[in-house]
Amino acid sequence: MHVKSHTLATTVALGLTVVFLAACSGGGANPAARFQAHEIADFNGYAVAVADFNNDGRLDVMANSLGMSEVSWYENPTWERHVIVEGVSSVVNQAIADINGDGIPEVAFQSQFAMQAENSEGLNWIAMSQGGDPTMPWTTQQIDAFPTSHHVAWADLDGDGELELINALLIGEESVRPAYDEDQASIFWYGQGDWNRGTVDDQIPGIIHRVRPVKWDPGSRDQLLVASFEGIGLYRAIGMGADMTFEKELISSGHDSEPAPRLGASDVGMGASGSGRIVASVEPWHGNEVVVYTQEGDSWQRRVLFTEIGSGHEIAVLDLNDDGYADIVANDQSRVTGRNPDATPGVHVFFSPEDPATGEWIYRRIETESAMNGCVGGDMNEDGRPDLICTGSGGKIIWYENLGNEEAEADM
Ligand SMILES: [Ca+2]
Ligand SMILES: [Ca+2]
Ligand SMILES: [Ca+2]
Ligand SMILES: [Ca+2]
Repeated sequence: MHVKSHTLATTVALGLTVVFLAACSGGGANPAARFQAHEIADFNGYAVAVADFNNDGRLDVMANSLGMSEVSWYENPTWERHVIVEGVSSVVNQAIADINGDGIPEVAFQSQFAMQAENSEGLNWIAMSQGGDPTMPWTTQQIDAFPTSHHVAWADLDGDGELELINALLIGEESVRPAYDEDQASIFWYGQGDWNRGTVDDQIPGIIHRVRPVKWDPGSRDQLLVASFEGIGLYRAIGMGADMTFEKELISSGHDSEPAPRLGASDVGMGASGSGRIVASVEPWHGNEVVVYTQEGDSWQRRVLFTEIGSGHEIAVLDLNDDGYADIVANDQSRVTGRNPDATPGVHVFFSPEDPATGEWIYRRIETESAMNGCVGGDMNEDGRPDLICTGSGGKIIWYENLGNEEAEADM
């Protein structure tokens, strides 16, 4: 009897061990990553980006502020600030790419922004370094002026190896506060050299908030994901150069249960997840929901992961804990004040389970003090782990160093 019992117990224990190994080696999701905050600068930022400005292999940081009359970048690792353009106002966004191949990136940026078309000249600029020294003032060329130019991105829409510039307006001329839904807004594109204005879409209702280049389809072309009152739109270019036309596929209408301006999506991102992909968003415009979309046949299933963002703005989608499942970062620009004592400023991070559609996401709030407007990923210390860089109205630019994953839970 004793021997038999012992054998049975051993068999059960071995069985559990086998199950445990199978779960871990079969592509299971990892625990949450840990982060350590490092302050880069005291800066009341709006949008942040990373790029290697001085071609030393380290990613540097650029942030803009609507309240500053300068465009500048911060050099990694000393975070010395270099002003490259002065005498501009209300800079709302920038996009960085080395378009002439000299190893120093060019910067497309947008100034003279306002929430009212009549007050917003909407100037679009290209800034280029001089003599390959990115610490000296840059030359600027104005390429367009269009009211409420608000978001800018580089993308190779026709797949010819040369990037086009994308400019998304915030609103159409007739749209006004508080609903901003009276008119339609446009997305433009410009080819390098003549910078002639082409149109991706001129019939997007209400507010366009973000346009994100993605590799959605195989091949050399980039596609665009657009977050607007309409929800999440996917744009594909057909044809080449000035002859390009665009097809739109609406992935989702997003948050569509309330009147404007609580409509659609504020930002959108895409990431690889196992053998498939996820689309993630913060909804509605400046909203409170973190949403993940997973494909089921021809349609995209909407799953609301979180509804407690005090004031959302942007989303970042990347694999932070090295398990092949894209994770989601949502900033929170709400600020604790006498009138808003329960605000939740900072950064909310959601780590994906093996099945993003049905599994349990791990939630961590990695910043609880400083209100943030947006975050981007980038390996700032070249240790192979993607870090996060965020800025916002909390008055800081912060690098959140990825320290690796938390220990697996004891019962794993
Ligand atoms: Ca650098
Ligand atoms: Ca191109
Ligand atoms: Ca992950
Ligand atoms: Ca790192």
